[in-house]
Amino acid sequence: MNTIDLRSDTVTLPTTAMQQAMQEVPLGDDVYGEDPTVNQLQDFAAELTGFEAALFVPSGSMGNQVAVATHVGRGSEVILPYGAHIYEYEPGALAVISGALPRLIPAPLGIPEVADIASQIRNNIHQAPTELICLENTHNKAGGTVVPLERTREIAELAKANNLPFHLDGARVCNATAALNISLEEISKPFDTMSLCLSKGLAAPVGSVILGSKEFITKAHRYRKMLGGGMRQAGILAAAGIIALRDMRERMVEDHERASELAKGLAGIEGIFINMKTVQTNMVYFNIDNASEIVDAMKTRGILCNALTSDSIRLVTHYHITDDDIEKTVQVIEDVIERRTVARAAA
Ligand code: TLP
Repeated sequence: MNTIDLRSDTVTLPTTAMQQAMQEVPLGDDVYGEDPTVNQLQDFAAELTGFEAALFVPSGSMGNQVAVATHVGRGSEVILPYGAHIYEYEPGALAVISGALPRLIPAPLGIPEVADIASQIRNNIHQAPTELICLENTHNKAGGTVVPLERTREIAELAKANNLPFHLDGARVCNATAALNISLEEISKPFDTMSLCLSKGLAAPVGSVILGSKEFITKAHRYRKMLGGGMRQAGILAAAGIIALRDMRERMVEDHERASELAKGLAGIEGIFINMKTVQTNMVYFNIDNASEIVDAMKTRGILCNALTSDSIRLVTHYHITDDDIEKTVQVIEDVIERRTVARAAA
């Protein structure tokens, strides 16, 4: 049985071109800044996004947390959209590494209101001072939703007016650029810093980059080393990252189309609720009662996915998912729900 793995776009395997490049690239000790392939990846990422400099790190979480630690001091507050990965899924790192507090802002579809952020900026002797504003694009927990460029620019203006840095968790920023049909440079412009994952929809096996000014990236080096992210001959990984950034961005619209087809198929099934407004990129979140029962039943039929809560399931399309996989997934989910309904009626 061929497994259809819809748990995340992190499950992708490196392409043949990546595996070949990994065997051939020149290597050196990156902690000394001497790995030519890491340097090439960093230069390429900086050039594509319009930032001055980049830093290769092992994961998206480290990218975010090194960036936050570089920006803020202990006892500060970090403004984040509700559901932000930096707070929800990076096991307390904000508190442990930076000693910072999260200030969560309502963000329907991942999009916070500027006024809501403005009202939460603190700068007085009695409270933890705000030292950073973050955004996530695409916003994972809201459904892989896209934050419009205009809103991003407005938040950037607010940040600037308050002398605050503005960071993007851009783990899936390439999905956002594909959905908005804009360049990486355009989407990056409003931000002071950004993290970008190479190992999600772009299919590299490992790694992320942090982007920012030369001064910021020099400072960030120290936190990467502190957290154990100095990787020596890391060019073997960066080689795949270069191909990810160069060749894998354009095809992301295919993942988005397949997610849209999947959502349309599921929306017609009784017992499932999908807010179609959330289906904008490569994720499909839907509600169903006793979600883990459905996930277990799907697993026995060769389809893997994650229950995020007791009544919600996330499906993520990626490089290895085909049109046939989408069709089969809809059929299996329909069948699994139908069987459950029959079994419940008989009980
Ligand atoms: N997200 C993973 C899980 O941790 C939930 C996934 O399967 O979606 N920012 C965002 C927006 C992310 O979605 C993720 C990973 C990260 C950062 C962290 O990246 P890694 O896993 O490389 O540390």
